[in-house]
Amino acid sequence: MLNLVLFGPPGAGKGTQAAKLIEKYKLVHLSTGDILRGEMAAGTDLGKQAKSLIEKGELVPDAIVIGMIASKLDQNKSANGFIFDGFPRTTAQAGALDKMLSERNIAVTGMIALEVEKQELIDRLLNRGKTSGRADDQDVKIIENRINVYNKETSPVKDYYEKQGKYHAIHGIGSIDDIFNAICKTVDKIK
Ligand code: B4P
Repeated sequence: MLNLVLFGPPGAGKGTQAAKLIEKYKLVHLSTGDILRGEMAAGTDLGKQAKSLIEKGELVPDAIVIGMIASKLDQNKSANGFIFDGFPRTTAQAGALDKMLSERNIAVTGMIALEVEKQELIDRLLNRGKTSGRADDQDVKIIENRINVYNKETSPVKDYYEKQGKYHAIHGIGSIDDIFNAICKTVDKIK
């Protein structure tokens, strides 16, 4: 079973590359960002709680996102494998993911980490904000906060997977297809 963690700062191309990877490797796509935006659009209590945090560029509490992933794993018991997109974003989430997977006799195959510098991230997100309607993509202060939160709370997740020999860095600047091909080379080696 192929289980990939797709990792990187906001705007690194996680969602973009996940869409291509699920098609090629026939995996189930679990994006905590997409699930949370679905809850926001449906106006659920969880969505209301998430909205106030996402629109400030802060992370949603670990317990909420961990619970969301657990229920998705149970809804997809016959999957070929999973792409975890935007999850885990803290070392507590990474530990919880290992536990959830080992309880189901599966494991993370590898982390694919997209590396992109700060100014490029800001430019991409502001550009997406012109059409996405996402409040968190429209204000440079919020985008900078998301990048700061990433540097402080999320980037230590790299070390977590590096210690397990599962960390694979990919240069995330260039054409979407070239980056996809570089990811596939790594995936084909580790799968
Ligand atoms: P996400 O939905 O995960 O948002 P993201 O990091 O902005 O998206 P992504 O990285 O997938 O976008 P992409 O680069 O593909 O999270 C949103 C919020 O939800 C978080 O801030 C947080 O509040 C909350 N949240 C989510 N998961 C959580 C968790 N586990 N714990 C706590 N809170 C959580 O795309 C960006 C743009 O770049 C696009 O316009 C794309 O077209 C463009 N692009 C992509 N590749 C490109 C390339 N090679 N060249 C040029 N442009 C490119």
